[in-house]
Amino acid sequence: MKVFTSKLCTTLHTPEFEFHGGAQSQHYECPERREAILKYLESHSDSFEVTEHVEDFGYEPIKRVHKQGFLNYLETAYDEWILEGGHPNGVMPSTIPHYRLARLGGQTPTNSLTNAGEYCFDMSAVITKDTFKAAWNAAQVTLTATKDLVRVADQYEKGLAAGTTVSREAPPGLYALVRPPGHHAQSDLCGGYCFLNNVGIAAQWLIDRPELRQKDGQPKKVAIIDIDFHHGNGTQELFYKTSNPLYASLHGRDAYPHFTGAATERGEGEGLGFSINVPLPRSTSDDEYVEALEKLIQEHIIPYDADYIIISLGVDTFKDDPIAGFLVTSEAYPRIGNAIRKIGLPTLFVQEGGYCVEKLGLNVGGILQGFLGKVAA
Ligand code: Q9C
Ligand code: ZN
Repeated sequence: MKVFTSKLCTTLHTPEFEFHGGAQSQHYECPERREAILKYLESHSDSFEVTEHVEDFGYEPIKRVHKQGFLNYLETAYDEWILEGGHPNGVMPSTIPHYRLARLGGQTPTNSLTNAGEYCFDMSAVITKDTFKAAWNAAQVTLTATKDLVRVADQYEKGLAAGTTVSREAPPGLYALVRPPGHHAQSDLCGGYCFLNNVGIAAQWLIDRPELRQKDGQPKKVAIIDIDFHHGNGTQELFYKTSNPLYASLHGRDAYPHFTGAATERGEGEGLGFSINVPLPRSTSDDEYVEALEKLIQEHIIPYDADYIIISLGVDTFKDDPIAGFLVTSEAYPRIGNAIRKIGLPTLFVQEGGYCVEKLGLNVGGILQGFLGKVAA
């Protein structure tokens, strides 16, 4: 499996701290996460081929899902913050305009602190000096992988048509090892360690490609499966009113981001039925998780008849995750990968969460190996 990544995913975005339960803590979305995953992949070179080749797709694909004012904010926030005397750790909102705050004078943001309230929904997406560059880089790495997905999918189709070389049982897969993650980032809101929605940008890019139009002129169909422990409020918001891509998420019930991801959120208008939310209790075991995923695949993913699958790959479902987690053990991850393999479609895995650095390589690697059919399921 080809792995797309960049050293910049380690170096550019390194906030010192965040807050948990009101207390200052280490920043769990740390650069060591990428190093741990990379170490696993490099020690399994029979399965993985890592490339640092990154193409620049420019601003256009990012602007397809994010608003200009928000992008300007991400790009300039840190410098303004420092000029205005903010802490060098990075930009964090303090007053967020709650929907019941009586803004009777209609005041709008005027400086970096009020902008942070406008464009950030919590205190975990700390903007440092190079955070915009880091998020930009993560998006470009993801797009580079997405472009390659088109190529391998094409080969796969040709192979299937020719009848011999490939089979539906071994679909092609690619992995974008990026940080910062993306699935909490909405069109004009950062939060939950996320700034630009890598998966959303990739999905929209696939849908936008004119050369990928089918014979009937319709765009290719993309199904996003979000297996991060947390609900991907960002990805859901981007696509809530459209039938393409489909967004489906398994996530912890009554967990961060707390106010989104109810089973009753099903999409709106043309998008009705194309957002699927499956909240699960924290007590969810390996068997229960794999069963829920297989049910989701049978009931929603297979009938959708997508051309491409994009996985928001979080392993913060792990039982020993320091900030999240079901009762899921490392044994489950190859089974999860295998369930995704059985969909039989070209698949792009994009890294989201997972904070137990010690087991991160094993757990992410388990999913990818399971997808490759290399680990007994
Ligand atoms: N007590 C991802 O896994 N934690 N994001 C806030 C408040 C933020 C998780 C803590 C967790 C974000 C991509
Ligand atoms: Zn998460």
